[in-house]
Amino acid sequence: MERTLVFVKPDGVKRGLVGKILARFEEKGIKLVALRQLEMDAELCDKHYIEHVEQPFYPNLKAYILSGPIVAMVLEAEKVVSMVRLMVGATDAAEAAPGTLRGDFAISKSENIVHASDSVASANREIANFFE
Ligand code: 3AN
Repeated sequence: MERTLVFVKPDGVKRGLVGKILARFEEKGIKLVALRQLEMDAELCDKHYIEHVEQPFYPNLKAYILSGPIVAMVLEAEKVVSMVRLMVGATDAAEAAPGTLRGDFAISKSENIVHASDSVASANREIANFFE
């Protein structure tokens, strides 16, 4: 059985979308195995976004991710990594298909309400970052 790491980003938490986002995964039949609210610190943010720390957009991304609490969860199902990426939609929410979380709840490329692991290897690394 595969696992993936999803978190609702600060804009999603501030807008009160945690329940709706969680419901999408539950309604799909995906198992919720862990859930916690936390505020990321600079160290965890750099660790999580290790692939992006040198990118020009990273300072803005970091400020946004540190701007308030997030809600992190571990989801479990067969092929859950690719399934959840499909449900989340394209990185640029303006181009994300309707019916996806970003397509329905966001309009921005940077503030796109949810993170979801992009591979099984990333999922394992990211789950270890957020859940012991
Ligand atoms: P995804 O979240 O769809 O996996 P990544 O991992 O490429 O996308 O990017 C991580 C986060 O960095 C995105 N969710 C978004 O908030 C931000 N980001 C990525 N690319 C850009 C960009 N070109 N401009 C602004 N923000 C970006």
